[in-house]
Amino acid sequence: MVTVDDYGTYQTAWCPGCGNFPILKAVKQALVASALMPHQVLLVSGIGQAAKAPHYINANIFNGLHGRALPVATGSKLANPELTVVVESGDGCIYAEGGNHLLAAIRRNVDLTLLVHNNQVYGLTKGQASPTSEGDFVTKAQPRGVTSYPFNAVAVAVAMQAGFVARGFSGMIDHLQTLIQQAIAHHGFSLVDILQPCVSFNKMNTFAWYKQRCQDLPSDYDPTDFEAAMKVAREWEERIPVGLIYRNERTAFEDRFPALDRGPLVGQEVDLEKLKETMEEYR
Ligand SMILES: Cc1ncc(C[n+]2csc(CCOP(=O)(O)OP(=O)(O)O)c2C)c(N)n1
Ligand code: SF4
Ligand SMILES: [Mg+2]
Repeated sequence: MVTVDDYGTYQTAWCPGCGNFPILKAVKQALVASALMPHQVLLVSGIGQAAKAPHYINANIFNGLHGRALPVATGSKLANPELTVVVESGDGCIYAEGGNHLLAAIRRNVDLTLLVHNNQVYGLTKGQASPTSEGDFVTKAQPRGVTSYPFNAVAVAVAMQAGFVARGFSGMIDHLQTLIQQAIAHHGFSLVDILQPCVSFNKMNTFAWYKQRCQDLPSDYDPTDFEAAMKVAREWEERIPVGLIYRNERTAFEDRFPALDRGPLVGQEVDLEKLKETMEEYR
């Protein structure tokens, strides 16, 4: 039986008190609760503090370019659909540099789980504003505050009728673990936007700030109700609702992609002569 110890314990390069620690714990717990062995899991990330998370988990990992985790994850899942593919990324990496890939991933609906460690700042590069930073957030690079309006990925994903859209908080570990588990179990693309404090560079959206606002959705909330989900996704005042906000069962890309009819690419015989011929054509 798989245990949390199978996913290892490593020295980290995060600041003490960083919100990445509870997220790391919740991810490991969710993988164990999903009865997944490390060799069945691929963790993909880009660049950032959040993107270091896969370094601290004993599973297959691909750490690629900034903002480019989703294309790598998509290719990996299509080559070997038996893998559970989880992307761990920061708000800068996935909503700025990788923004267009996010829209494509939602539309394609490949069976991937995207966990966004959303600290509303560029942590790794020392505190510039990110797409989720709010207007009055003052940084060394934005001394008069942020001039662009914040990007609400949860609302965008709901508007695009994504298969699974959730918001979590690093201060609610068990709740977050359940969300990640549900996201992994969902067959299709799933987004979990996870609010997390950056104790070094975001002095506005602190642990106390999030704790005061984050509230679990009521037990009678219906995530299949699009209009209700749209309203909940846009709530960002005294209350920030956390939980499974929207669910929409739709066919995953893998189930309607003809090239996979013969089974996963990883298991198919390669005709080397034919491959050689094709390569010759491009010489
Ligand atoms: C193509 C490219 N552009 C910019 C950078 C610089 N860069 C590295 S990490 C980062 C932002 C990190 O912010 P986020 O994704 O929110 O992660 P965090 O560190 O906050 O967890 C930036 C701009 C880079 N490495 N590559
Ligand atoms: S800079 Fe912020 S996000 Fe990075 S490790 Fe420190 S607290 Fe965490
Ligand atoms: Mg960030």
